[in-house]
Amino acid sequence: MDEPIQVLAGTGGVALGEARTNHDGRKAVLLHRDGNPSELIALAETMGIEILDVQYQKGSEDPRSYFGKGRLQDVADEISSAVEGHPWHGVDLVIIHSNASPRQLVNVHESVQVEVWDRVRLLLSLFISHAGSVEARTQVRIAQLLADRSVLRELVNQQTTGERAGFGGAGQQGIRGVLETVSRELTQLRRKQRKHALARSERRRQRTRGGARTVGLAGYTNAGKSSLFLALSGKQVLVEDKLFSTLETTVGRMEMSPRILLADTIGFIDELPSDLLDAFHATLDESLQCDLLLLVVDSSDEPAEFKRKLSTTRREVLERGDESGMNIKVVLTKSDLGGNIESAIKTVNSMGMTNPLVVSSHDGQGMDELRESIMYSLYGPKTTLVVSKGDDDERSAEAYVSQIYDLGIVTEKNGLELTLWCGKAEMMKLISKSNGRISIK
Ligand SMILES: Nc1nc2c(ncn2[C@@H]2O[C@H](COP(=O)(O)OP(=O)(O)OP(=O)(O)O)[C@@H](O)[C@H]2O)c(=O)[nH]1
Ligand SMILES: [Mg+2]
Repeated sequence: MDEPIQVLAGTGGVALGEARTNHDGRKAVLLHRDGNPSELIALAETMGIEILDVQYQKGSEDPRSYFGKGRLQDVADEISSAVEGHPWHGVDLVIIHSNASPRQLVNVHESVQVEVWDRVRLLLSLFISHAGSVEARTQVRIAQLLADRSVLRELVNQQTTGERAGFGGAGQQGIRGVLETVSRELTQLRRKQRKHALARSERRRQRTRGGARTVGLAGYTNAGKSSLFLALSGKQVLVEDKLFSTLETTVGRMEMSPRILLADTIGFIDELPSDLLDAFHATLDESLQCDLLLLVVDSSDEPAEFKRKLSTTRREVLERGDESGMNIKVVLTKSDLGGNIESAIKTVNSMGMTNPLVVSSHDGQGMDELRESIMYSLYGPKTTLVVSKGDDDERSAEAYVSQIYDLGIVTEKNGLELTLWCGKAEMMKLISKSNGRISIK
């Protein structure tokens, strides 16, 4: 390619070398048609982007350019003439409040002449800036390249059909070259991703080999998953009042029992394109393939928001797993914030799910009940085992007692009588190997 292609709508990494990852301090204008823009504004703010203005146009999207031609031209004029002192001064980004088509992205960019993002590109940029591990970066890069490829294809398409003569000095051949590079990089990244996924499943196999049970956490972004994980495991994870603080799965052991593993993971959000979430499937699976899944929902949200976020979470989880085999429990977090718990419980019930647990990771409210409920879900009711004294020359009773401690979580001990949560199969195995010294009360 002789000349570099100028900034394409969201093709950052493809045409311009490394994409910029820090967007702190940028100023943007949001184009909005339907839905509530507050979540997108919060996403932008999470990245330090200031939305200076929300431009609204009534009616349905223009399939060519999202806004109608005239209105878009007004926005473009305003941006180009925003001298110092103008409220739009410094705007170098236009954000479209929807998952725009490649055609819309390309056309809006052509008109406004600054970088253009839609919801997908905003999420991608956020993910890129939060991706800490090599695996997370690989996953985000795949998603980004897939999004870029769709824009590049649109450019080629527009040139082929004669809608466009050339683009930024690069002809069709130039773009085709970029497309080939993208495809090659995608192949390499996917190979890398498969390796990561394999390593992940091997680690999971090793962890659960000794009969450990896993509890996954799933929920809308910012619901309080990492805080709950920290409260239950004591293991430090990133907790922030930001959307998508967590991008990778962290596994930790529950404080009261090293045999129970907890998995904190990436959150969900509405209308996340499946390409994007699919890039994270290995990460998500680690949390979703579990013996018990806790659906974490923020009880301090307004009832309508609460319902929306719970539906999204439930849908994503069910789409990704085998519903019949899933053991799911809803946990309402942030109970200390005084949300409408009653209405939240009704909403949970109205979706056909049993009564949720109500907890606060901050003041500990409901945490004992949650721990109890986790145990019950994993192990069923508690069992009381009795160790007989035996004759003097036999193995000491204490040796059996210590084996029982290894078996599960002992909650009560009265001499040689122990009450505990434990896996029934493992328990029967221990009893059968005890020469009649251990029995169920
Ligand atoms: N008052 C109160 N705030 C909470 C509670 N749990 C979490 N928070 C706050 O909610 C915000 C988000 O918490 P996180 O634990 O990071 O949420 P998350 O679901 O892991 O979020 P992502 O990883 O970004 O998807 C943070 O500011 C927490 O301090 C709670 O029980 N009470
Ligand atoms: Mg988190």
